[in-house]
Amino acid sequence: MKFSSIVATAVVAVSIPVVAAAAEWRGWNIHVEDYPNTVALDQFAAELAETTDIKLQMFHGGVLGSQPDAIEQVRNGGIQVGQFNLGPMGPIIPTTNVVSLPFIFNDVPHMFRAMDGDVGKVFEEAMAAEGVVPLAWYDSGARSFYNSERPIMTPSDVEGLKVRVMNNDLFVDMIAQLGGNATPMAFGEVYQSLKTGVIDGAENNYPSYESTGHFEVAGFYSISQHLIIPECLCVATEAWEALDADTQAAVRTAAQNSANTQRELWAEREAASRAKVEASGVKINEVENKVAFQELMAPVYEGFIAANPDLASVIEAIQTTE
Ligand code: GTR
Repeated sequence: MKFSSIVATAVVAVSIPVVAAAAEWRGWNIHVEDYPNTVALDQFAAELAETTDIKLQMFHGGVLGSQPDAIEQVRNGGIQVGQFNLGPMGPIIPTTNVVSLPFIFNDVPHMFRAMDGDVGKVFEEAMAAEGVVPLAWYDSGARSFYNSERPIMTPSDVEGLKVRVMNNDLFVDMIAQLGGNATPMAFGEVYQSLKTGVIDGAENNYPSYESTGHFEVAGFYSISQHLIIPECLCVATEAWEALDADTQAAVRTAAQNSANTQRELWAEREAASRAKVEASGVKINEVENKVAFQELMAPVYEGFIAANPDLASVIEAIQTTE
């Protein structure tokens, strides 16, 4: 026997495992334990454990870093699963900015019809090409303004307010059109910044306004619903491509089941969060005239289309989705 075949035999003998090694995945989530997304992600991990060899360990509460950091970690292999809002994804994957345009969706059902249909595929492809495969869309309701100073009735009520936004220039532009001063900031820093007066307000849906305690330090919530941004359950492209077709199908099924659970729990939580903040004394109002806010966003759209002419058709595809 030649030396090379002895070595080859020895290597084969020690390296073929009895069963295929299970993939060890780490998952990022920004929300607290009882949040709909958290419950739905734990369900996802449990289903993967049952139907695949993937061991997904979820890290909740943003302990693996801020959302912009986590998106990068998914792209460079440090994390395999991320539950992301598409808002902070825009600076990294420009196509996703379309869903961060103010008032792009009429309401949440319109958003899901678009994302679950053909338009959603445009985002899926753009994201997968940049290292993040979205497997299912989660509900994030509509975002409205809240602050510690006054109810916002008209756009002029935003004038001079220091408003925290997610990390994306589109949101800075949006606040500027209303005469406010936007501060991009990580989600985890908002509570303290509101409390110490570094910012006057922010904007979010009821569940996030409530679960973070922001309602305790910013007691005016004004229903403007200026942003309806989908969220995704995402897997790193590298981890995804390492799976065989059967496993990919099982992971997709688990992701869709997780999204179904999330959407159901979301509806309940929105109502519960609203009731809780109201009971604690938060003043909730509808803005007087939503169209006045919408009209002021025309320059945001014009600037965006001028900088991204190829995305005009995606905007139109959403606007013409029934
Ligand atoms: C929440 C969203 C988070 C995060 C947060 C924020 O509604 O679920 O992913 O984007 O808003 O404002 O940063």
